[in-house]
Amino acid sequence: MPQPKLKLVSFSLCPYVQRARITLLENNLEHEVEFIDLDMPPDWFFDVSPLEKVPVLLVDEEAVFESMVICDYIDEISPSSLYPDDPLLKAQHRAWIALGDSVLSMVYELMFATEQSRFKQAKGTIIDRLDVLEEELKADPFYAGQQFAMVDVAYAPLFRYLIGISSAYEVDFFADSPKVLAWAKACLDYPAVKKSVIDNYQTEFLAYLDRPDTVLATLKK
Ligand SMILES: N[C@@H](CCC(=O)N[C@@H](CS)C(=O)NCC(=O)O)C(=O)O
Repeated sequence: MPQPKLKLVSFSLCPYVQRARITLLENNLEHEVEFIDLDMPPDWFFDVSPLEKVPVLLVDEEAVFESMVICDYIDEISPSSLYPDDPLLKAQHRAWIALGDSVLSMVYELMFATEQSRFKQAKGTIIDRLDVLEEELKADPFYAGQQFAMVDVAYAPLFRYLIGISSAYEVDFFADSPKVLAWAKACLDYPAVKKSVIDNYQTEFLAYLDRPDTVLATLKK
């Protein structure tokens, strides 16, 4: 079957978009990327994105939304899978991906919190969940060992956010989770992960974070 025409509707800093891009790149699937302005999306965006969020994958004329649904679709049309074959292991990978989603939501809380209590709560939850992951990790360099898997795809953009924040602000997420930090670094070093963002990503990310009224702003290095 010929490969369908794939277009990923994106926002340059979106970690969820990165998941889809990494999966496309890892599988060498030809695709186009269209960046939109989330503050002023084009009219057609509302027709393809019922939740009004990116990523959306346009497959020929059809639309698929939600990052992990998109990743799973890409996985299914690719010759090899980024999931383990065993159904229980596969379910467990997906379960840990769900934990990663919960951390990502907390990172948004932390980045834009304007009250100390909210900031502290978000930071505490992120660190607690990284501690849980520290206990869970049994392999290296990636979650399941040598093989880069969908669970690594799903966590890599989260790790990019956490490490990006720590590089510019006095916030250390990984003090008690050295194995997770090593996993994070291995993911960020992986070719498809490196290629999944724009060239000036870090500069744009730091500009995006730079909001004077946030708690984070008071922690600038
Ligand atoms: N659960 C969604 C989350 C996607 C998401 O939150 N995307 C953000 C950009 S990073 C977005 O489009 N926000 C626009 C809005 O909320 O108005 C997924 O996994 O795809």
